[in-house]
Amino acid sequence: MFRSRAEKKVVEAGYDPARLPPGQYLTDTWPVLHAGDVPSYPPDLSGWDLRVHGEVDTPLVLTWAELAALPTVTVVQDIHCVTRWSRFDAELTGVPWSTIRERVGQRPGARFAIAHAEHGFTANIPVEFLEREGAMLCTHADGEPLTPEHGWPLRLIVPGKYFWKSAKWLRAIELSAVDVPGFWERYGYHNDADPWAEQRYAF
Ligand SMILES: Nc1nc2c(c(=O)[nH]1)N[C@H]1C(S)=C(S)[C@@H](COP(=O)(O)O)O[C@H]1N2
Ligand SMILES: [Mo]
Repeated sequence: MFRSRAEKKVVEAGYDPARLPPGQYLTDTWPVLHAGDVPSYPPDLSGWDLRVHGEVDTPLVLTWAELAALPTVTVVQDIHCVTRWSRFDAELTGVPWSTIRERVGQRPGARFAIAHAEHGFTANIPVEFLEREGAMLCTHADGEPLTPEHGWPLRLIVPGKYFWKSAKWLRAIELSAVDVPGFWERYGYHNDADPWAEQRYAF
């Protein structure tokens, strides 16, 4: 017996239905979702930088060339959007947080990470979610550089949360002693965003 028609489709596609969080359905496309316009950058990304600041010993500013020279990991993982689509087996490549953490000297008081993206978009997570397997500053998906609408040149990937926490067009990570609700969180989305607990909305 299937719990739902969505689960039946997962099984028919050859996947373990336990991978589908409650209330989600499987898509084999990669939908595009965001508020506002896709930012445009010069092709060589001159002028682009990534800032890491807040509860750190040594704030860091990386140019694109510096970021692109850092070692990467590739992790195949499932993504779950609050609008109910899930995509399985996305192959995501990027710089793991541990590399950045060591460079900046993350302070013990850093309890939350606030991702800052273009156009003032922000997303907040407990800092330990940056430590999870698959969490990364992501540059490539399925072996190709991110497309502009999926966040080129850099987006955050936060496994274990609905996908809105994975800020596209990332420009800074701020480590903070206090939590600061992000763009969608202020809009009424659940602060914790656990897809397995269906933490979609705050109301
Ligand atoms: N900068 C930025 N990042 C964002 C958003 C946004 O509005 N701005 N939306 C989030 C939401 S709601 C989702 S579901 C995912 C969608 O990512 P995708 O378009 O690559 O599927 O991006 C997240 N990251
Ligand atoms: Mo979303």
